[in-house]
Amino acid sequence: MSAPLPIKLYMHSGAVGGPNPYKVLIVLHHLDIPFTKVATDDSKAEWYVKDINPNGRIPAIEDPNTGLTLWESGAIIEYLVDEYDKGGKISVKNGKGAWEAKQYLHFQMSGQGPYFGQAVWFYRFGDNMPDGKKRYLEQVERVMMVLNNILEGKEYLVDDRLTYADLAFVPWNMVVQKWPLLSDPLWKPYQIEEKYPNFVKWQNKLCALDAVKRSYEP
Ligand SMILES: N[C@@H](CCC(=O)N[C@@H](CS)C(=O)NCC(=O)O)C(=O)O
Repeated sequence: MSAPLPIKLYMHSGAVGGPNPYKVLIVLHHLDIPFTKVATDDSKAEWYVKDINPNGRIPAIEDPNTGLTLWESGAIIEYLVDEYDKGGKISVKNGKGAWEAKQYLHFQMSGQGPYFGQAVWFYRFGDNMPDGKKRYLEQVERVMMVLNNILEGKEYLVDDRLTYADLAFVPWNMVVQKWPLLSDPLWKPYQIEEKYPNFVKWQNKLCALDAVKRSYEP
């Protein structure tokens, strides 16, 4: 079988940018899928909205091997593992684990990404909206608590091995780890590292993966 043609990944070109494209980048690296980045610093550009993503956001992919154009990072991850992870390196093909991996990906897409995103927005722009700022910081902590509880006594979310479900959480976790968010006075009583050791250990272990490191190389 000939090697697949490189997938086009539409994402920002700078070293620093929003976390959602990194979710896809990590999976591409981990599965050794050939790809090229298409610098998309203006996701509202007419060509992009018209031909690639009518929602005007990144990431999106175009796969010349199948002719598919796809946006929404969760859908892209599902597609990539379905098409390029036939051996199940980071996916579960059957049974309970297959559904659990989907469950966690949905949780990431609806429960982690949007809350963490709002927390960052209120942190940056919400000084005159303390209730909003507090609300989303609390939600970030709540999600960390849920993950910490799920990870009690286990190393990974599904079937005690690394899956795409774990990888999907990494970039947004990195945002809150790296940003000064965690040193905000609002966080002090929360003591994330002390209260949620399973979560912190899991995230640190995922950050040490080669695919994650390569995804964040400048
Ligand atoms: N649910 C979408 C969210 C995509 C998203 O919000 N991407 C950000 C970058 S992380 C973006 O394009 N921001 C530009 C904007 O909001 O205009 C996904 O997971 O792909």
